[in-house]
Amino acid sequence: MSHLQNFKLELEKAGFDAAIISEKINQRYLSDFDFDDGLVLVTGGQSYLITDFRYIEAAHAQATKEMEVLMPKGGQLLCIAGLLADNGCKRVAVEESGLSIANFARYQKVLEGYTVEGGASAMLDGLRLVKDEKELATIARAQEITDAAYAHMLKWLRPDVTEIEVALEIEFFMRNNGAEAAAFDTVAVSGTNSSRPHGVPRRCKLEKGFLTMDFGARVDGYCSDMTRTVVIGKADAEIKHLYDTVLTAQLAALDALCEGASYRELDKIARDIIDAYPQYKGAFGHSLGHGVGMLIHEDPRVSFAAKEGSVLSRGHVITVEPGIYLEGKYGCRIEDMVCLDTAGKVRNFTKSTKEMIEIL
Ligand SMILES: [Mn+2]
Repeated sequence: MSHLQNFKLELEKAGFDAAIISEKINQRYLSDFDFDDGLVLVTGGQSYLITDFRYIEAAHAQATKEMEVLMPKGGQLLCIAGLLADNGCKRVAVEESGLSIANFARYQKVLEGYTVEGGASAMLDGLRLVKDEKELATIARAQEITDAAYAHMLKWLRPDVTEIEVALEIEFFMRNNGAEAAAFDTVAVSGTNSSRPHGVPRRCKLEKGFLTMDFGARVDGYCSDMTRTVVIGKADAEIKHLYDTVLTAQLAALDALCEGASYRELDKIARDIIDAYPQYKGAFGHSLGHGVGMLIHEDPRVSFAAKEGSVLSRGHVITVEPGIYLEGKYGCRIEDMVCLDTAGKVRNFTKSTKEMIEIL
């Protein structure tokens, strides 16, 4: 079944006649078409992609044939009001997580006489949480490009480049090798900057110590996410110990992955290994991981704060990324992206080496 067909079933179950989709990610998920400034209307019968002249030619070529492509002369919302009437719809779902308060007020005004309610975000988040094999294959392609970028960086890296040059080189390589974009702003942080998990690359030469690179590619709308940490200069005993501890925690969590593994428990496995050392206690300040899909951070939470009973299930794609961050000193993180495939088998998309590499 297509994404659109699945969504129609969810709408029907929840008692909605239609949904207006205004979030770009969800529009692409349902229509296979990437565009800005338009709307998607899903009804129990016909569904519509409403756009303007800038996108119309591409929309006819690329959008799913399950949708009618329209380019209204008047307002898009007025067009929707007419289509709702044509299709005999009364109760309409909108995206409670993405629609602004101002737009919601506008919808209510233009769509007077219809019941307009939130609910579409939760339904679509739930559908996007469970990836099919085609989506898993796309994510695997995104990660292949990301792995290739790391292999490239290991040849390219020198101690006398800047953090921003490292980030740009990674992004250039990924786009040049098949990524439609970087999945998020690349993190390349060295020395004292590496104690900031999402630090911003600076325009200064790499500091000695750790260099953490957190990056991903977007391919056909789907993201990859990985982190590798290398050492600039020679690693001392303390650096080696910290790196080994992060790696041991990561491998232990990866080892514990299986169908039904609790997200809270996975987090605890990695955290206990790190917290066992007094000098690292509390220094793993974020969650073990997160879901990845069309958004770089989406459900499920792989965390001490995950919902009770939230477990690794078929079609989930998650990251496993423990780290240790010593404020004012340095930090290190190692991240892989894994899934439980539709047959219930754990797959690690990330093939890059985790050996501690010194850049001399
Ligand atoms: Mn991540």
